[in-house]
Amino acid sequence: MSVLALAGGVGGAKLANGLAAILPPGTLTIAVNTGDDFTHLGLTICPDIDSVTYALAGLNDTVRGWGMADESWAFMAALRDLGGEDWFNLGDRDLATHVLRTHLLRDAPLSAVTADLTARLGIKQAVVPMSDDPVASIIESDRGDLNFQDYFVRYQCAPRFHAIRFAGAAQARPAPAILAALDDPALEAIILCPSNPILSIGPILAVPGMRERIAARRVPCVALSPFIAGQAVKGPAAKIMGELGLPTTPATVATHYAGLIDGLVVDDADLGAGAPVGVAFHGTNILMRDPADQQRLAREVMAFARTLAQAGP
Ligand code: FO1
Repeated sequence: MSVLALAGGVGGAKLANGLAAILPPGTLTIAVNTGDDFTHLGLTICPDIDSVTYALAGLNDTVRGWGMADESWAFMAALRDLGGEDWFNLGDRDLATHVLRTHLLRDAPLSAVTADLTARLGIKQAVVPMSDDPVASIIESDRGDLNFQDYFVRYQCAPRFHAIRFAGAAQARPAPAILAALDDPALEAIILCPSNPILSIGPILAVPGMRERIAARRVPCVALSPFIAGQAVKGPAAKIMGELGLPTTPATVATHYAGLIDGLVVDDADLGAGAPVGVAFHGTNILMRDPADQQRLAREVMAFARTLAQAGP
């Protein structure tokens, strides 16, 4: 059997790592958000692909949440001394990924380069960019239209969020490996990881055909809420929901994914905020502090999906 997971950055990478640990090698495809990607100092930076890749390779910095563990910062110090742009931090080890990826992209599309880089790190799962075509998340805010990393890192998510749009999405096609995963007769479940539904899963679903292909599936589609006790575990999800006038409840997440999901996994702490309407739900502890938590949650998510499959359409 095989599984397709949709993932953004940190939260998505954690569940993807749990799924990778409990599913047989070669059976998990992870479709990753590339709306955050940008060219910086001439380098192609793909933050969410790297968060998933580093987590699966056991190279991720679990405290900072992004980049590599045991990092050093000599490049940034030298860049600063030269008066270069220093608002986006590239660690010395992480830099090797961006340099090699940029070099390889001269001759191959992003999905092939990502398959190459993940294989070099010994990863047995398919880490696949949502598309080989460029799609850029643009945040419409009270400070005007902002490129994603300007909003997220340069301005630390301080601007008031009005809306998000995806430049280039209309011309983009899902990466071939994602279409193959959706068409796989052995596909057992589709999992929307606990990434930000608007910033991280939103761009993946904006690739033409992606939402329709997932909605037309014959297997359960299960999402995980990114909230615990009404707060985002990490990142600006709760702030953005507040700015949109939406409560940070399971019902909001279920409504956001309406028509797409059969089930929602929520934290026990949020069950008091009301059950999501129109979807089956499963309450548990969704905090993932370490690999043991990631694997426990991944097992529960798969068991929930199998229950939904048995229940039928
Ligand atoms: N996030 C930050 O908050 N500050 C940074 O300087 C930063 C640098 C960075 C470099 C490489 C990389 O792969 C990710 C990096 N991130 C940084 C994280 C990234 O901006 C976000 O986590 C994602 O785009 C949102 O999922």
